[in-house]
Amino acid sequence: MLITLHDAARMLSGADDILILCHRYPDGDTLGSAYALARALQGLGKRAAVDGSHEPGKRYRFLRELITPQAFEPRFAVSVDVASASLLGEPMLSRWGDRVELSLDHHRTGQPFAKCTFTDPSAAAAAEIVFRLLPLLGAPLDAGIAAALYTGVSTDTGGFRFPNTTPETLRIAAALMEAGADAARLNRLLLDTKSRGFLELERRVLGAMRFFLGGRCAVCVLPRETLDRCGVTDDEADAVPPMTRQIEGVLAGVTLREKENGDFRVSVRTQPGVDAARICRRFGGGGHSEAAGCTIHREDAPDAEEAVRRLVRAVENALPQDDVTKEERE
Ligand SMILES: [Mn+2]
Repeated sequence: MLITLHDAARMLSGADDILILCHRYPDGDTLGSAYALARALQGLGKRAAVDGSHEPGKRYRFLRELITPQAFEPRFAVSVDVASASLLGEPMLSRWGDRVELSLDHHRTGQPFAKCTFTDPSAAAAAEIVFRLLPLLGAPLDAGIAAALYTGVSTDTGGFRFPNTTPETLRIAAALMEAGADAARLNRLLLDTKSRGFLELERRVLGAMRFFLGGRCAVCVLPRETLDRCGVTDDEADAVPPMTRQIEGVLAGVTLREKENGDFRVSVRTQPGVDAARICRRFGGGGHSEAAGCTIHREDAPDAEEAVRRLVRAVENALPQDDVTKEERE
């Protein structure tokens, strides 16, 4: 059931022993939103904890210190930034998939799975929604909450550069700075720091990037062996997909990460006019119009080359029609 933000606030106000769930391969938005909400709820005298199927990356560890560890049996599960149950990942999907009371989200695609869902696709980040929720809960915005929410807003907008950034996003960021978020320090930590391992990965990625469809599609394949040898974490490797879109003439950048089980985790980044979510939906995924993801299973594509062929075909179908005919005329 779709509900209003006021309803969501009422549900949380009436609940206690609250477990906040992040999506798998957690990013700055799901983590920042979760820790901000947990800190706010603890500040209201409730017991609250954050959990997820995957460990947060190193750069997000500071968020843990914003809340007090509390042992309790959860009686109310709320997910943040999770568009579909499958995105909870395992083991959280089996444990909580059909018992989530409330979902706070900002994705346009996805399958509502919680008993009640509040979603606002105009929000650049789930953190914007948590920001708007705080006054409805009567929770004061302190410096810790502000830092966590800034983490969500800053990472989901690529440092306020992606087209999801709205005037409201910037107003919220300003309010977070006023409340004590150290924007320069957070931006450096979250967006401007890379490990030596990532530098090594970047070298290989740039050397191996390939172009299709007359340069309009860039493809990066990250084989398991490369990821393991460079020793980069999943959240560090998240910095690769945006690189594919930086090249002049590229309308869609596709990054394939080989998982331990041989499946490929695919990230698609596009220029305006090419719908990334539509490309990923063909493979059972989804996301935003300019950033989306899906998984290509080993059974469907025995090797990376087959997966690349299928993805390039999907990109081709998503290119603007006049663009395709122009190409054909040439
Ligand atoms: Mn998000």
